[in-house]
Amino acid sequence: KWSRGPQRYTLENREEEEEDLEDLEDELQPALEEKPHVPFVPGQNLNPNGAERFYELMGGRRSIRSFKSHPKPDLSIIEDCIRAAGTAPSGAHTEPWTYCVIEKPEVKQSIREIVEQEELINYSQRMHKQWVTDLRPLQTNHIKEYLTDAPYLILIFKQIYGFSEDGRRKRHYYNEISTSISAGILLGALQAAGLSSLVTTPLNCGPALRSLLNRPINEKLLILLPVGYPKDGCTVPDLRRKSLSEILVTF
Ligand code: IYR
Repeated sequence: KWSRGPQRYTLENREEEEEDLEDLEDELQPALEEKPHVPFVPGQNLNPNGAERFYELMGGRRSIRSFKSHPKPDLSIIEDCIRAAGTAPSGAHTEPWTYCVIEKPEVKQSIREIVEQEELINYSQRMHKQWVTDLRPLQTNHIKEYLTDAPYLILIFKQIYGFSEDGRRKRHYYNEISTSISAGILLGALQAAGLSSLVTTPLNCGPALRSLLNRPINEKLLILLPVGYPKDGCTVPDLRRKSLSEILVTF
């Protein structure tokens, strides 16, 4: 039998993921091809102010909830950002992510209908009063115009397991953390490209959205990300970020 990896005890939805992995074959096979290692060539663009400039870039990122449909950024920009996201590290280099980019208005409309139907239940009955109260400063409700206004919706799926070349299932260690890191790099790349986005995690919509897009059952929706330019007059909550001293402890 497979030895039990750390994933067994750390992921929130481990039971669900266990079931999906139960019928893995017994024969051991490394996730990554066993080949001689090659020399590491460090990046050539290193500069001492790089991180400061990166902070300035990322400090300007805000989640926005109102997008304009035009102009529509070139798909090649979105592709470049997703290519950057694909450089993320992943457990045993399994690269357990799938990025679905939606441009077609009719698909965006179907996504909006699925999400609004669930969000209406979330806001009106499913969720605790404290949830509704905590969200009040964000001025959100179940109506999601951004899902049809934004020129692109990127649906980020984590692959809870994968397949080797011979079609056998393979374990995707830390698939959620790996995909989340990749999504973070995507946010950075979008920011560098001058695009805005909104990280959303539509509650209870994963299976319906997965079916809509005909994605296989090893893929679970992690993030639904509308991407584009802010509508004229777009506003954001007046929030401040924690200072370095609030987030950093040195030893
Ligand atoms: N997903 C819901 C509610 C929501 C939840 C959190 I936590 C937020 O930071 C923002 C919204 C919605 O999109 O309305």
